[in-house]
Amino acid sequence: GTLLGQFTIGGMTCAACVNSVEGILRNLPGVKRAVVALATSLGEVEYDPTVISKDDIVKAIEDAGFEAALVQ
Ligand code: 9UX
Repeated sequence: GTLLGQFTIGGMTCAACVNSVEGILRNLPGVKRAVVALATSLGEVEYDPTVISKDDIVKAIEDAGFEAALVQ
């Protein structure tokens, strides 16, 4: 099955940032769905925990130059 992870994402200042972060998330193995909101700095990611962990997702966002933290 899949789990839902919520992340705060800092450093996004325009809509292209949102597209960039969504693209990064959607290309990660094990990520089924990713939605990022600029106004709230929140990202929701549906993922397969047998393939990828929440920490891996945080690291991928940070590797792209944004700040990320786990909400739940
Ligand atoms: Mo917009 Mo974001 O010009 O990394 S793409 S600030």
